Amino acid sequence: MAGKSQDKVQQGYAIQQNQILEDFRWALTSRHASLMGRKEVFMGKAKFGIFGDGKELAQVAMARAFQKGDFRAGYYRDQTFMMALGELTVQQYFAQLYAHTNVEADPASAGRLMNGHFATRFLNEDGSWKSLTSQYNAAADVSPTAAQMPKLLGLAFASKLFRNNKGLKDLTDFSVNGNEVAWGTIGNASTSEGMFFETMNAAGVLQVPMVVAIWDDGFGISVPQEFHTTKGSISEALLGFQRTETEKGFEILRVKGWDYEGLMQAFAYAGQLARESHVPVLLHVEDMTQPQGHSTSGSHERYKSKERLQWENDWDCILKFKEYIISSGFATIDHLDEIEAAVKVEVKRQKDAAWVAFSGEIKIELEEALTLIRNTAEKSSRKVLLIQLADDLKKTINPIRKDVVSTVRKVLFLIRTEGEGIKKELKNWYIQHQEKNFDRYNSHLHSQTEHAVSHCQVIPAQVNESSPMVDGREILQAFFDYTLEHNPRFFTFGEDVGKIGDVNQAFAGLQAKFGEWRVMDTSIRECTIIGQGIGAALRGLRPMAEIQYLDYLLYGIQLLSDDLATLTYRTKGGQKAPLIVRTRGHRLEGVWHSGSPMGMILSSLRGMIVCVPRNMTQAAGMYATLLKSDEPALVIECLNGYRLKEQMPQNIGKYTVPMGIPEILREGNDLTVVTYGSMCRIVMDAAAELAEIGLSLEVIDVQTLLPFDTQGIIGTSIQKTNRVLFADEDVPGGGSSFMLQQVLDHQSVYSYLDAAPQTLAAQAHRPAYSTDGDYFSKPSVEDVVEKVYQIMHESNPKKYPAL
Ligand SMILES: Cc1ncc(C[n+]2csc(CCOP(=O)(O)OP(=O)(O)O)c2C)c(N)n1
Repeated sequence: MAGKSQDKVQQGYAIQQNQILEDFRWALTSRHASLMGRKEVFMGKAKFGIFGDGKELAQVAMARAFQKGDFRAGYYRDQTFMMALGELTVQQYFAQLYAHTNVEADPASAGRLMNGHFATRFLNEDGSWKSLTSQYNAAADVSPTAAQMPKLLGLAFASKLFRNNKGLKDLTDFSVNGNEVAWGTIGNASTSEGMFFETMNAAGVLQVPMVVAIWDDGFGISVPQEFHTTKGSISEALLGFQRTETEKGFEILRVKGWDYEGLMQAFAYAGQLARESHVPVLLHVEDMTQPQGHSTSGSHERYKSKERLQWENDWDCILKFKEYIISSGFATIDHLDEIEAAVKVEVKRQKDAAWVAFSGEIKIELEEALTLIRNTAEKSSRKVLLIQLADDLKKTINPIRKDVVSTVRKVLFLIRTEGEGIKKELKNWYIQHQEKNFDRYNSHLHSQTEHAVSHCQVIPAQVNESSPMVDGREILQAFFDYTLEHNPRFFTFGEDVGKIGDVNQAFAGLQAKFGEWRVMDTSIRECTIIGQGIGAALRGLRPMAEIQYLDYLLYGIQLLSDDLATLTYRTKGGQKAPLIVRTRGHRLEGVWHSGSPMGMILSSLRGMIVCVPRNMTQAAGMYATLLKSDEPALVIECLNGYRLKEQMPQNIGKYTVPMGIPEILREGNDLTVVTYGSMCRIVMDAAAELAEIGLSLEVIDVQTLLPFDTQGIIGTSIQKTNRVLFADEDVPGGGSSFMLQQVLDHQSVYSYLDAAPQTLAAQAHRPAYSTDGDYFSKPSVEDVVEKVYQIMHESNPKKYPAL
């Protein structure tokens, strides 16, 4: 007996010793990667570096508690965690530092993101989901501080849904009974952001399995803690969030960043609590250091006192870990030194391999270009200049792709007047490389899979004389009813969406019918409503996040812009979050309920689909299309359209509306008016009035602004009418100017125009209250009539005398 139990203890001890030395190896590997990374930047081999030194020990502990199926949403300090998990090799780490554009070299971002931005690949090459429960998952990082938090909420919330919504129980590639924990990391200073607080409150309300680890090194770049956080401690400041025996809330833990045992226990406990009981945990890791300062952009000696710098040396977590290992008898100093020497060699080997792979690709391109330029020079009248350019290129130290391509372009410009025979080879090389470089630097703004909206089959709405006239909102209600019935992954949430079925009642009665896990209310928190949707969509669900009014999209636009709209691009197709954001806008009452800030949206949401349905029949068809696709979208319904009568299509839920295909609402010959949304009715009314004086307008509803008229329907119309007006309710220079730019740049209409193309927009200020406020703020029927008439007057003043 004694022998057996001794074995057990020894076995346990042996496992623990192995584990400790493995953790030591990871911590050191990461540290040496940081130290060498900084040198690479200073040697000019990389542009910028931000490293995880000083945060290693906590991250090996977090990796130990992290399980397959779990998700991380963190920030640029998490390299040790990723390495210890086996999701980041040192070579990949350096590939990202150098900006290697190959997905295999840098699986997180294919060189698109600066170093320290981590992600695992959730998707196969064809865009289909991998089994997320069979792998470790890291949601793709973003740089804005705390912007990882809202989606962390969504990742955790998805576990809640998977556990409680029985319709999802078969989706075992995405969840096993909601047992997955979402682990967040954030710097102490970044906890000052609104996003952090909004996320924490929502997680406390929702009771989701979320563990937030705060890496506290006492500074936010140069600014010390006392300027960031009440009481100088985020866990202290948040004590009111602590759960009690009678109240739900957070579990709040504090641990030191150099205390290996404390960290292991804290992370294990946090993970277990969150996983089993869906209790959110705040894990405040204090006493962390930053041996090399914040990033390669500056040195911390400028702002840290001598005493602080000395303290950071003395309390370095790796030093303390060494002391702990030795004093506990797990290894001798010599053994640890041996490990360190081996780690150094291995980190250097992988760093060098990353450099060879990165620079090797460019060297090949450079050599090809040099040969072609020299060959071209032999035949060219600009020989001397060309040889000079080639020689200069050859001399470049650490050449990058830009050096090669810009030289080639200069050469092509110099020889522009020479014969095709002379130019051909170099030109072909350039064209081929333009394609390759497009793929390297510009691809995947949108889905490149068969589920892209552009591939969605068009199924027309079926309406006939017997189709009943109903309120617009009833069409949406019928659509959502059908979709909730047929698509178990679909759910919706937002302010007042649950019990009353949204403020315009498109979900009326649907919570009662389908339950609170399908149609749900949230607190007032637009930013984390978006984050909740992003996180859930990242986990294979089909969320519809509702923003009550378009004007309040501003609270969520940062996240939409920085995270959702860039997701497919910044992971080069490695992740997707096909979230649908539903909102309503354009026209109702006053400054904050009538907005139509389309310019803002169009500039900041490239990468998303932006739908502007003129009525609810079109909106329902657009939702159907989006739910078949894998692209994220914003749909802006017309605020004043819910009570207008429309015919109920017989195939509600099934018909689709194609994206990027405008619809001609009225045919005409004199002038094309391009518009969308609520303005369609105003323009149609104006067209009817103008018809009475013999003016024939062609009215086009663009239907979606992103993508925009992919078939050149507007250009074809202008070829016929030779005049065009772009009208909307945004401020001047906003959505109307975007439409004008799209048509001028992409549809070669200039030679067909008999009059200058014009825009008609709202006033530059926000719309004033009440009907008169609306009339004098937004374009009216009279405004459209007069604007069109003025264009006609300029074309033919005799026939159309000045008003
Ligand atoms: C929204 C936003 N504001 C400012 C910055 C610039 N910035 C980058 S890191 C940083 C300090 C963050 O400090 P902390 O959260 O403590 O994390 P640490 O870098 O110390 O790990 C700042 C101000 C940013 N990236 N995003």
